[in-house]
Amino acid sequence: MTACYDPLNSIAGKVMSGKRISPEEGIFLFEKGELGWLGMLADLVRSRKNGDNAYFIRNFHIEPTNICVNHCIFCSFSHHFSPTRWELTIPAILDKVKQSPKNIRELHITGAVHPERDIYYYGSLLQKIKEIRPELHVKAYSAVELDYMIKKSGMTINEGLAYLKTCGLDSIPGGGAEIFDETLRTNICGMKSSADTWLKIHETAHQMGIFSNATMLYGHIENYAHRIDHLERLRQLQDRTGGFNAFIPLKFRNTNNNMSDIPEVSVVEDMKMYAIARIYLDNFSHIKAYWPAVGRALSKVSLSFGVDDMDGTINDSTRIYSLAGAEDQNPVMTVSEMTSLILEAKRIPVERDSSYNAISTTDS
Ligand code: V47
Repeated sequence: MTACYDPLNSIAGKVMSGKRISPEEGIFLFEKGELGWLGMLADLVRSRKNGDNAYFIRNFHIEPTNICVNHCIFCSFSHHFSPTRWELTIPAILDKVKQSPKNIRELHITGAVHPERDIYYYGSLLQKIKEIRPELHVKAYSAVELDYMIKKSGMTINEGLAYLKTCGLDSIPGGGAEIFDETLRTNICGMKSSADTWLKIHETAHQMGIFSNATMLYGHIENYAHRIDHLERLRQLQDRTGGFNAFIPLKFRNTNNNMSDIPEVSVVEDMKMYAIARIYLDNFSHIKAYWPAVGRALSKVSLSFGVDDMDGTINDSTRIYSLAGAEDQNPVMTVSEMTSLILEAKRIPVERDSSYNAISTTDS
């Protein structure tokens, strides 16, 4: 009797022996992979890379403004969908830094693309933050914000990033990637930097020793082939540079934006997304669940579907997702809440720094 060829078995064999799967196989997993089976495979990859560690960091966000030159129809944060236009002054931003607890390790700065602010404004902001808290790791400005401020200054990407690095830029967050497919990108965020520009900025940063994260906005008008195309472009860039720390799938939330007619995808779809990202991105060390976007319960479950990083304590400092309909309207988690959540998922909580070095946790 001859054995019947089963493509899912063949993909599982590849993953178990540490071989890379192809784009066609990635799409096939989305179409035919059963959730429990995908979770099992993703868990294998996760544990190979990170053991049973589940990481978190003490961090907070600063969102400098909601005034934006772009009109992304999925966004609930910008002034286009808000009753008010606001911008924090530099002293107000610096007060937030001064007031942040001393044991906070990372500051994430991202927001709208303000038409009047240039690279010198944001460079001097970094310098002032570092004068107050030299040890704070500053992960700042998505590639879309960087593209605008660098072009406005007439610098090349290289010159712009080099300047910001001297001002105190430590790493770059993964925002603005949305979906790389050019047709979809034009439809949902046509005014934003192109996919090629997003990738070029991250590649240049990596070459300069500035590491970064990558995101993908999923669960809107894209199909499985678009998701795999996005992951494939990231995987190729990571092969060239190794500069990405983590991949963060961002579930589209449909409140208060111009895509509110699109229903949000199911939890099954979310877990498939995490699992297939973990399987496909064989050269990424970490897959992050951003709990302010998807809620605590779902992020806890994601630890069994390939995720090894829970982002951070946040300290009630982001509104991007609460405005878009996320469960936590004031996202803040204490270290002890974070630790309990991770322990409930049968993982080992590990406090980390921005480079994923373990920190011994002494207080909650
Ligand atoms: O680029 C905006 C997304 C991103 C919605 O690097 C939305 O560690 C869902 O990139 N539904 C910004 N998503 C946030 C971001 C991020 C978050 C956490 C950690 C890191 C990191 C980066 O938020 C945007 C966009 O993709 N977004 N609106 C929405 N309605």
